[in-house]
Amino acid sequence: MSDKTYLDWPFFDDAHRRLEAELEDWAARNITGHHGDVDAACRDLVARLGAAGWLRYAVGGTGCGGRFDVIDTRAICLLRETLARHSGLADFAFAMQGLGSGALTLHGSPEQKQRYLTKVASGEAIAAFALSEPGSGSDVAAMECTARAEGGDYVLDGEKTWISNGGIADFYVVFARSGEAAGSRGLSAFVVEAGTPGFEIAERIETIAPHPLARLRFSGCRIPGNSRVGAPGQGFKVAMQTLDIFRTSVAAAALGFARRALDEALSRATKRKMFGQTLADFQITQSKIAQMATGIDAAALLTYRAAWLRDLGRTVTREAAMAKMTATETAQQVIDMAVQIWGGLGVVSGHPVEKLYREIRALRIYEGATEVQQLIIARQTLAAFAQPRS
Ligand code: COS
Repeated sequence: MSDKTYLDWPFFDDAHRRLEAELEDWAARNITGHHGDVDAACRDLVARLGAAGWLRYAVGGTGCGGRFDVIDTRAICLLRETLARHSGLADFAFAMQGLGSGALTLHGSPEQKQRYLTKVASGEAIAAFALSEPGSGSDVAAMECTARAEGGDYVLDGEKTWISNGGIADFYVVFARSGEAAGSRGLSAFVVEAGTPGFEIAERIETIAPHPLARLRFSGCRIPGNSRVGAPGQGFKVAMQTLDIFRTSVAAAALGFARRALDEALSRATKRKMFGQTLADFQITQSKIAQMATGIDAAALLTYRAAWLRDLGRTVTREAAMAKMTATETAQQVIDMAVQIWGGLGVVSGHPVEKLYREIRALRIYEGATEVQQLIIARQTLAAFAQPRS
């Protein structure tokens, strides 16, 4: 049984505690391991999460399917943490609905929200967020994909890569250089539907923890002028504001993986006999357990601080970066210790800790690698120091 004492922390209210309990019950009954086709498994999970109402938390706006008018960051963190504890793919399916439609929640026109968000919330449409390119991952402002205004339309040319849900998404929020200015001030966001002529899946990408992932190609892809999301030239900020919400939730997913790893480690350590006692009787194992439990609580405090502050309406770029960096790096260490406690069994394909070991790795890279989070934290810390004090 996972530690749930964190739910007593003052970051949460009773509605959050009820949400966690209901989801835990639903997940235990509805999330089973998947085998084989990852695309089919993902579509199935989106449909189930939608039918059960959980995806309503991933979008904002009660008039277009959202659970609340403004996304409740603590709720999406609790959802991701709980889903990740049960299944990495279930967490992925939930998270990508939110990340893929986040720009629409924040900056979509009323028509765009009706057209896309309602279906994202019900699980009838799958969303994707297309920011990275082969030549620009961390350095977003260096992107080369272009969007040229032409006769009231936009014409997209270029490539995007590492796009989660690539190949199964019904629409993609694509960031491209629209040319209002150089660098970060010359980008805009667009929604591009699957099947639009000039848009193709150039390559499917397989990773150590399989999920739908692709490289996209746009060649003279014409989309209507009303496909732009937000103001022209504001694409960089649209992307960063979206990431401010979902980076905190990546931290929560990492927490879910780490809690599962600790549970698995405790179960093994208390049962496995060695030299006449259990593994848990050895102080050397207790040292690991102490590090795991403390690391998880420290990461949870940073994660739910960021979520709580955002729900108070604060800008949380720094707090979200601290949470994502700490939770993902900590989870990697916790999971590694769990594998060590399981010994040989821990590296057998399909064992829960072996799966966690593969699942956690990408979280230290996507939605801003640990090094990008360090850059963000350091910049903000230095800027705060440079400000005159009263
Ligand atoms: N919210 C709103 N505006 C933001 C913002 C945020 N969180 N972060 C930056 N901005 C604004 C800045 O205020 C600045 O505005 P002005 O042009 O008006 O001055 C502008 O955006 C550019 O910001 P900055 O100078 O910090 O941009 P950089 O090019 O130095 O990039 C990093 C900053 C590295 C932090 C950014 O590119 C980044 O987050 N990279 C990682 C991207 C990522 O997560 N990739 C994975 C894709 S999803 S799997």
